[in-house]
Amino acid sequence: MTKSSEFFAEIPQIPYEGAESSNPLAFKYYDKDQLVLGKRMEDHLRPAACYWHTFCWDGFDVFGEGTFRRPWHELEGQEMAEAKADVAFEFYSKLGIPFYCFHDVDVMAPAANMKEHVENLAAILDVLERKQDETGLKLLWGTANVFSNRRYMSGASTNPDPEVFASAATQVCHAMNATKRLGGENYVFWGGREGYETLLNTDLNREMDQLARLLTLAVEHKHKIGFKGPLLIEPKPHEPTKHQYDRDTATVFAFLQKYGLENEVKVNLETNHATLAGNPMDHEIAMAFAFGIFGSIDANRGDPQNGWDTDQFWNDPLDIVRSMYQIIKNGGFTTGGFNFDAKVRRQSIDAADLFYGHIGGLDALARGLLGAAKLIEAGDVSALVSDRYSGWDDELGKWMMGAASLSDIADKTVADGIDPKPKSGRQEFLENRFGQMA
Ligand code: XUL
Ligand code: CO
Repeated sequence: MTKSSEFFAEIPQIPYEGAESSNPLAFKYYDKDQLVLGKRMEDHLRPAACYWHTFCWDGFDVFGEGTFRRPWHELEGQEMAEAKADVAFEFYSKLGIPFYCFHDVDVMAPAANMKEHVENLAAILDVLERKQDETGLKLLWGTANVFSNRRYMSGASTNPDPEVFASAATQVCHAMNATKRLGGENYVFWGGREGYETLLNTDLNREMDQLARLLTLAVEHKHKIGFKGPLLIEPKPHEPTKHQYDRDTATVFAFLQKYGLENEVKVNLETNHATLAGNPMDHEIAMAFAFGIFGSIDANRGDPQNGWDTDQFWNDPLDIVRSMYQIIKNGGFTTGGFNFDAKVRRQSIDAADLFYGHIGGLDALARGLLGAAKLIEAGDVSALVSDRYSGWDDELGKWMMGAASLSDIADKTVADGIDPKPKSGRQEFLENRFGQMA
């Protein structure tokens, strides 16, 4: 086990106690070994917690300073990085989840330049590797933060200055190597500054070519180092920039196809990003499966009154059961999982609050999984959908999808007096079925 900290001293290992439990530090629905549709709950959900919101963010917002005052935030350099790793691994272990995720800069001592960046990242890898061995924790995905440092203010790969591209490429190269070394199952790209503030100063064609170039270099590097997991783009329409090129799943797929990367790169979908793009999360999931690029999920939600990325814990039962239905119906995760890219509110300053957030988030996913499994077992929803399209399996449907020309269809329609009979779409019936399971 990892060294126990004073910070989490009051927190026990989180047990599963069932829906009737009133213990706030226990799972009510997440019972990792429970079989659902023949598979362990943990293997369906593959839950991960992130480093950045939980251990790096100090609670600052645009109007105010940090509120958390965590003990490790008082430290500096490698000492700070190691203290953070101690509490992080203790947290993940007490929560009892199998995976974690990080950006390069989350885990390492801050660096003043790229040489120091490479050295400081290397210095923490031994520590992370040892902690993974001690706890059995695994890395769901690694990534590079190429959006926070001042040098990236006008983009990383999309920057007008090639020296910035070189810096981003350096970070990506070393973050990929680190992810490989730690046995990471995926590698993520979120293009926070890969977009523009104003078209007036932007050469859009060049920027998209540059973005595709960095991705192509990363694909080549992945094969060169023998990294087996997929590369994932995380779509988000805007914030921090006014417009980001990786807007949503459909936009990302068009981009990947334009540059011949559609067989190499998949998506990491985030709930609040879907909301910002004006898409329901189940739409994003269904589209990703339709294009064959479903990878992983960052689980969170926004606030209905706020138009920005509030990264709250996902707890909307109907939204979750609808999303889970799409995931399970389409075969579930392979290398991906549910990463809690979610943070407690800045007034939630206690150690226990970090646990309440994640326990609630995981219970909500478990409940959604159980609801979706019931709908899949009952089979009435899928039977209704198949029946709706059954004409396409008959003669006329097959002929139009195959041999027929447009004029053949026109001639036959008139000759046979084809006269379609409208049928109910049954939306309320279906919404009631999902509501019943939420
Ligand atoms: C930002 C976001 C990131 C990515 C990783 O909105 O979601 O934390 O998940 O860079
Ligand atoms: Co995210």
